[in-house]
Amino acid sequence: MVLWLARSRLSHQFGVRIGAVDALRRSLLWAPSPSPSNPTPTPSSHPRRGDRCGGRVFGDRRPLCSAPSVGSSDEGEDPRDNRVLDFPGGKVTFIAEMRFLSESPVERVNCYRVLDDDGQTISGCKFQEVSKEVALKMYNDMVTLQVMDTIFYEAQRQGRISFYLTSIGEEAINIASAAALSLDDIVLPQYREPGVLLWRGFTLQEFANQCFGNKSDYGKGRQMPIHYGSNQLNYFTVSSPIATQLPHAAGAAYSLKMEKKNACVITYFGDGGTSEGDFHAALNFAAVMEVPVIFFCRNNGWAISTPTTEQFRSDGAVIRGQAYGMRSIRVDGNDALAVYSAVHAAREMAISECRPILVEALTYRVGHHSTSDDSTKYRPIHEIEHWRTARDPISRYRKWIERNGWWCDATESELRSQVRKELLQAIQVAERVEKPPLSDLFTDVYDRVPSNLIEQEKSLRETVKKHPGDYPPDVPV
Ligand SMILES: Cc1ncc(C[n+]2csc(CCOP(=O)(O)OP(=O)(O)O)c2C)c(N)n1
Ligand SMILES: [Mg+2]
Repeated sequence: MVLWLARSRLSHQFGVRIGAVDALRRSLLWAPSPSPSNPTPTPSSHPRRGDRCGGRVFGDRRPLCSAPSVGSSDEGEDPRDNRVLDFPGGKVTFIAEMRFLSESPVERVNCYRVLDDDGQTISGCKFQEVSKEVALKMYNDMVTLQVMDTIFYEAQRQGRISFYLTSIGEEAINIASAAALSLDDIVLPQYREPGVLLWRGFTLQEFANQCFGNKSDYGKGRQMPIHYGSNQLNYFTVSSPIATQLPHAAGAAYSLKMEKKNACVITYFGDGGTSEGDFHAALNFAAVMEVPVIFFCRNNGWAISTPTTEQFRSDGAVIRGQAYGMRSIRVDGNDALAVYSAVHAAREMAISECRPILVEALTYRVGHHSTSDDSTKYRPIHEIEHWRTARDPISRYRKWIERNGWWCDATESELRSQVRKELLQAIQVAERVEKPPLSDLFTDVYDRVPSNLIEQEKSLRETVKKHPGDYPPDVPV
């Protein structure tokens, strides 16, 4: 009796919903049926099922209540077959068993790697070949990034710059992913990816100018250190609010698709970023709109003091790509060849098939979150040491190039001392360059400066005049 009641109530609700859907359909808003006054619609400029973008077929957009013959008749099935629901996205099989999806798969998603801990290529493993020239530039840039981090970190400790944030432990992610891209690809970074800029040719002097906020900084000293950006190198300026770059990346990729460009967008973010609403909005938008974007998640175990065990219950980020209908891969983020190969393949697919791809790189943030943090307060030192030594991506990769006969101790020390020298020189120059004038604080946002900003500038100038000692003497007023 109870069952019968439940069933009749359900079918009543279902009937009401189907009725509403049908009414919608009939109101010609949705899947109009041909009639003399409403002839079959002619092909329009809108993407339709079967249309292609870079070789990819647009999704099935049949209405929810398609006539029983649609779809099923294609394969000669009985349209009255009530074991299968022909539903947008494909056929769904009915079962009599009440079965909940498990909260986690039996096995965690595997992790692709090419080099073992000893820098040997794993036998039978498939990877993208790199020329000696590219392989050496990758090593060169990983070392440069490491030296740059060490020296800027010290400069902050000496009080010469206000803030810094290192990429230590994530050098392979930075450099190898950049190496797999083309300069036309657009980068939307989080903040722990300066190596991508370095790879593209941003000079040590340009890094120093930004950190010192001098007149040559492209942001005119209006941002904290490490907020790099370069129009010329297709690298959007770092924006600190977590994950805001992700919807922008989906939008930028949509523009590439509309302009039929032979390029993709790559956007980087951390494990912490996956808890932001923007992450979910961006992935869903990119999947539905079928745009060429690579979502690169640096899963480094920590979001400041929040460990990933408190960040998500899912199997990391990779599984979320699949949840949004996106091809995804998990890769060893401390293996430069694996990162290079995965991003190379992701780029090919993103562009030729016009689709988003998610890459989750497993790694570890070896440094403190930033110069405002002391990570020994919330994580064990032996954990940090383990990743800094046994899992260091640079020494693993170095073993591989040494084995190829491309590297030796002498070239190593020459490189390190050369980079150190260049950096110290760049810092000295950056320190001496004049700061941007105070007037620059009020420009570049509006075409014509609005009255409230004009008032604020006047008030600031009066305050500086009254209290000159409280303002930096090296900022031209
Ligand atoms: C919207 C927002 N919330 C909080 C912060 C403060 N915050 C800065 S970095 C960070 C952690 C981000 O962690 P993750 O995304 O894993 O990147 P990681 O620093 O590990 O590279 C937080 C919470 C912020 N910048 N923006
Ligand atoms: Mg993190």
